[in-house]
Amino acid sequence: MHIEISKSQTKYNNITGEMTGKDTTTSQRTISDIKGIFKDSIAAENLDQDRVAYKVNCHFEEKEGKEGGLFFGTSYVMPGKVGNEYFMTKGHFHSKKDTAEYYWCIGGNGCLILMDEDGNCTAEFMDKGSIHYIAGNIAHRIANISETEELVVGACWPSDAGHDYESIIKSGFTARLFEIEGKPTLIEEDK
Ligand code: S6P
Ligand code: ZN
Repeated sequence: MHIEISKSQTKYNNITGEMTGKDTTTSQRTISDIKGIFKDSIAAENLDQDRVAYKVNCHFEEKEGKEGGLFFGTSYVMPGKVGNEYFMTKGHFHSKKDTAEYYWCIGGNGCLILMDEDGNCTAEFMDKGSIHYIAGNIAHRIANISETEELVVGACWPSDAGHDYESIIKSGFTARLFEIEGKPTLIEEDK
């Protein structure tokens, strides 16, 4: 038997959503990494290819694929547009399809873009404090709709969910979020 009081070796900053310490990692995607996801490929080529579009800070205490575990992360999507399309994450289904995820908005303004397996596409506005439940079998990505502020989004998902980026690379989402007449507008993608 082992009995002990210990202190967490990981810290969470309540204001910025950032996690530091044990089992934390940060990765980033530049325009060069994600340019293929945007509609206007010429506008994407014309941006600084090293510009960071988003960062993801995670606490991974379990191994990827561990059944019954959880992962926790904070995504930071920078303000910016490619043509009229807002900076956004690559987006994915989970590889283990029927696994859900929670998102919540820590700061900024954005949209959560959701697509089911039949291609029905919807979006939810995100602002500080909004909570978003993403059911299983739903592809998800976030877009920053602010001109100046980072979009900061917390997430918690099963450690065996995995990421299926391939389906999105192959077929994309069926709708895209553009700024039209100053407003975020979800437009059906040409077939
Ligand atoms: C993981 C969760 C988020 C995203 C992050 C980046 O299941 O949904 O942590 O990984 O927002 O998006 P993406 O599409 O590049 O993984
Ligand atoms: Zn996910």
